[in-house]
Amino acid sequence: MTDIEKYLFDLQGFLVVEDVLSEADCDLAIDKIKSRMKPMEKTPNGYDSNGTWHSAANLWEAGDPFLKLIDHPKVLDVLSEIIAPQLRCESSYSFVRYKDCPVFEMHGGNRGGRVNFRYDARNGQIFTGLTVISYNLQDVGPADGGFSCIPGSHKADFQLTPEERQDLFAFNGPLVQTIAAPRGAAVIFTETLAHGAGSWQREDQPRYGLFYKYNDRAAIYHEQGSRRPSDAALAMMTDAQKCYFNTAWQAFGPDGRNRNDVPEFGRDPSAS
Ligand SMILES: O=C(O)CCC(=O)C(=O)O
Repeated sequence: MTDIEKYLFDLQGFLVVEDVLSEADCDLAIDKIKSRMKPMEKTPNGYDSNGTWHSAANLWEAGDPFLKLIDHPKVLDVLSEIIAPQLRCESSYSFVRYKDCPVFEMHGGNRGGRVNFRYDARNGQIFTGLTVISYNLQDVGPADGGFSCIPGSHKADFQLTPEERQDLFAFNGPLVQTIAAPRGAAVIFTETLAHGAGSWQREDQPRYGLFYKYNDRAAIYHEQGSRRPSDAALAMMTDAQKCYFNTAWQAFGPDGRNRNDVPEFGRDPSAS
């Protein structure tokens, strides 16, 4: 991570890293998402989706490019600096949203949220918890809708009431910005940042959102039973990739291990 990237991440709570996925990777990801996605009845905020929201979960089951994104060097470079040297991958999923879909309401925006929703920077080191990579599989322009946030809100020390947030956190309000980024880019943001997604506005194609969530190897946010890769998916991974799905612990691990660097799931039983 360069000094400029650290400066920008600390200032904004997100960073755009371009050229992570190639054109071919984006095409392949979209094809695989299309074949796996299912319509959602309700959006995450409980709005009727009316056919405008679809989702696909556990994408590493579909092989590449989803597998190689687990430990892509360009994003690991950032994640290992802002979260911890050792990481867990909590989930990989897609939301596909069509023109005029209901918004994904803004959430986050206060750094007092303990282990998963923390943010601090001291002595040149960033400390945050649950972090999201939103991959752009298409070019996204400023008027398209999609990923939106309040830059800098990851440092907010004060809590607002839901009523106070209503106007300040509105998508057409004074603070929320839509983040434009080219196809193949990774938009990396701390969950502590106030963020959400505006209604998608393009007629010609839906937004194929692709999300990966990471945490410190010793922390956990989502229930993992339904999110851990299947044996078939684990069998396609390198040992280093399998370790991203280990249970959360820091020391005194299984088999007397003190480092969380041996796969706990999908391990070849004959390996020592
Ligand atoms: O759809 C988006 O771009 C926002 C995703 C989001 O809010 C989240 O992952 O928490």
